This record gives sequence, structure tokens and C-alpha cells, in this order.
Amino acid sequence: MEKEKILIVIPTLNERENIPRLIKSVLALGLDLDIMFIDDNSTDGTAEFIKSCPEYGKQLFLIERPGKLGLGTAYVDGFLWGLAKEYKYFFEMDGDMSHSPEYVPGMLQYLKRSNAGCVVGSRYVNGVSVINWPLLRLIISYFANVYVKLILNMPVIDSTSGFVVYDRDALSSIPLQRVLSNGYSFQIEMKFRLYKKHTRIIEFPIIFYERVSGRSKLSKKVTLEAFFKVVFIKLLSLLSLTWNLK
Ligand SMILES: Nc1nc2c(ncn2[C@@H]2O[C@H](COP(=O)(O)OP(=O)(O)O)[C@@H](O)[C@H]2O)c(=O)[nH]1
Ligand SMILES: [Mg+2]
Repeated sequence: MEKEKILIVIPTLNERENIPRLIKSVLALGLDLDIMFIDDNSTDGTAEFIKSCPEYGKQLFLIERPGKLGLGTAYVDGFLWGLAKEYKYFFEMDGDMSHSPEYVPGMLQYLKRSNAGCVVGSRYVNGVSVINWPLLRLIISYFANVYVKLILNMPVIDSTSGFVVYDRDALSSIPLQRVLSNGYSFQIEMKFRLYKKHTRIIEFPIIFYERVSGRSKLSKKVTLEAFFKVVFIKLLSLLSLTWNLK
């Protein structure tokens, strides 16, 4: 495998209407990359579509899980698969086209040019760059970041963003099997764990587009989980000397 190879990990739950466009635009970037989908038994033919692509088994890979096991464990499964191989860069991306593949080369360049371990595609660097969200959702997301800043005090503006690229060393420094969060707080916890390892995290401005097809799979329960998990993570990091060890 090439030394600089990229793995893009994409969790999917009923994204059949979105992934053809997503796959096409990611592959059109012409980068040396593979995509790993983690599908939680979608009922709309998502996995079948992936398997029917000519690139399947070459540039497109798929882990099929028996049911909705959550976003966090999906990423962890994808990362562990990639870390067992020789990928150098690991992207996290949603499967609903909210994270435009056009930012991938820029985020990657930014990571390579810096001494950071992670670049976050950030919605709140230049004001607010989110398209088509209801006002309430925008307010919740914005204040979630303010809340996280207050509790965890890490130098990241958009800590809940799920559009991220990690350098292999940074990602492999995180004890992935010990990550506590499975929903929105997964994004926060990953960044906090890096921050606690003194890994530099930098932000790249992106415009986030709300999905056009399908619907959100993350519930109010997941939002609430994130609210409490942030405090829990903070407490654990203060009380347990081993919480961030492999
Ligand atoms: N494999 C898997 N994917 C999930 C799960 N929950 C959400 N996703 C995927 O994660 C991405 C983000 O979820 P989405 O529903 O768009 O969340 P939102 O953007 O916060 O509304 C999408 O690609 C979903 O299909 C899950 O439990 N398992
Ligand atoms: Mg979405």
C-alpha cells in the first residue's frame, strides 16, 4: 500500500438516496483513497448498492452490522479496520452529503502543512456556515459548542463536527476501544482525548449543507446523552489517571 493512502470512514443507516452521489464525488477527487462504509442493516438497499459498485472490494469497502449500533462504534470499527492496514490519513464523514467532498483536498493539505494531528471541518469559524437548518437546530448546535467549551475548555470551536481528518499517529494514540460515547458526544470525546494528549487540533472552514434526501437518524435522546456525557467525560478525565491510556 502507498505510504500516504487515505481512508474515508462513512457510517450509513438508510442512505441509499445519498450514497451514489457521495461515492461519485469522492472518487472524482482523484486522490489515492479508499472508502469504508459501516452499515447498520439499512433496509433501503444501501449495502446492496455499495456491493454492486464496480469499485467494491477495490476502493470501496463495507462492514455490515446486524442493527443500529450507533455512530461511535461505527467509526471505531472503521478506524480499527484501517489502522490494521497502512492508511496514513483517516477521514470521518457523514453519508448524507452534508459534508461536501470538495473540502477533502483542502483539509488534507492543511493537515499536511501543519504540525497538527487533526483537522476539523468547522461550521463556526467564520460566523455560522450552515445551510437549511431550522433555527432551533442551529441554536442547539451553536450552544452545544459553547457548553462544551465551558466544561471541557479545549481550543476547538466546532467540537461537535463530524467532518474530521486525523493523522495516523494521532488516531492511533486514542484508546478507541475505551471511547464512551456513541452519539453526538463521540465527536466531542475524540477531540477531547486528542487535546489531553497534547495533539494540536486545527479548524478548516466548511459550509455544512443539511441533507436533501432521507432523514436524520440521530434522536433527541442522543442529544441529551451528549449533554450528560460531556460532564461524565470531564469527571473521568479528572478522577481516573488511566481513562486516556491504551
Ligand atoms: N452505521 C450507522 N450509521 C449511523 C447511525 N446513526 C446515524 N448514522 C449515519 O451517520 C451519519 C450522520 O447521521 P445523520 O442522521 O445525518 O445525523 P444528523 O446530521 O445529526 O442529522 C449519516 O450518514 C447516518 O446515516 C448508526 O447508528 N449506525
Ligand atoms: Mg446529517
